[in-house]
Amino acid sequence: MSETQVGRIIRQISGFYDIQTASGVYRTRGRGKMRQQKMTPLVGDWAEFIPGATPEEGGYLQRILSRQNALVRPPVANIDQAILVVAAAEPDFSLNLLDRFLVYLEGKSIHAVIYLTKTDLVPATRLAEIEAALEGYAAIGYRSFMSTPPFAEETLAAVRATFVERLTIFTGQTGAGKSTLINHLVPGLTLATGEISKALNRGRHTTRTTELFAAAGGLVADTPGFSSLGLLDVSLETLRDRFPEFVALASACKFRGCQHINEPQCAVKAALAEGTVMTSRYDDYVQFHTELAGQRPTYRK
Ligand SMILES: Nc1nc2c(ncn2[C@@H]2O[C@H](COP(=O)(O)OP(=O)(O)O)[C@@H](O)[C@H]2O)c(=O)[nH]1
Ligand SMILES: [Mg+2]
Ligand SMILES: [Zn+2]
Repeated sequence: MSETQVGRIIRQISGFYDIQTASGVYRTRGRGKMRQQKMTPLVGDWAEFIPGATPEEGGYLQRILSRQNALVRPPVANIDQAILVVAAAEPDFSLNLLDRFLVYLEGKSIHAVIYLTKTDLVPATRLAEIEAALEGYAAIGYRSFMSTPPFAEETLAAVRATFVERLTIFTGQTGAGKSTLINHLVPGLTLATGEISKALNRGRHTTRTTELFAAAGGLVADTPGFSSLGLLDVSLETLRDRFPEFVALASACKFRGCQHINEPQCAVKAALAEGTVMTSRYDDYVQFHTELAGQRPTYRK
């Protein structure tokens, strides 16, 4: 039997895990020994496996190496970056939904960048409004990309430059244009989009898997997206830490545990009054806070 090798799981198909190494892709199957690890292998995982003599002979998956992070939706591990795809219209542009996604990603320590799609579907005045809002996000640290007309080569090149040596996931609402964007970013790729993807996915949600594609020196993953994002997956106590601009100000609040809501001499509320914290961000924070406070506490082991 050959020596153990380490590679990255790029695909999962009915019990098999395709592992990418410098010498090729090995189709491996899980071993009893691996199941003792009580970790479900995910796409993006680094794994130890016993290879066959050639990639065609496959091999046996032995062990999953420790993870930097992992998401349940989508099921991907070791994510370096998320491209949050938001549409200018169809579905409606929503700052509230944008903030929900950002809170979710912050909670997993995944750096987010924003890509605005469907710039051709709104009048110039509306687009200018959206652009102004996105400039506010850039000031917080969330870079954004967009172009008119959509998919200008210069913008696509700038996005590709962020892929190098990273695992990038594309996330956002269903219909926002994730698959269409990836097809533009990765020459040769033809992911199903729009009505076609709807038809393909009907009735087979359980078998749908995530796959990693090589792109501009890195890996990218398309995801089915969310129709709504109820989950913030964050505790009431740590919600404020998911707003980077609040974190930057918190040491100037009078109270150490300041939640930036009812406390006096709060630096976040002062910045809000001055206009350096976005009103929409603060309002969403208060809304999420209220939402989380109304939920029954969940006790995690
Ligand atoms: N007009 C316009 N339509 C777009 C744009 N991007 C995507 N679409 C359309 O939006 C629909 C949903 O796109 P899709 O990529 O499947 O969205 P996903 O669910 O996020 O993967 C498809 O019909 C696309 O052709 C765009 O920039 N402009
Ligand atoms: Mg899609
Ligand atoms: Zn405060």
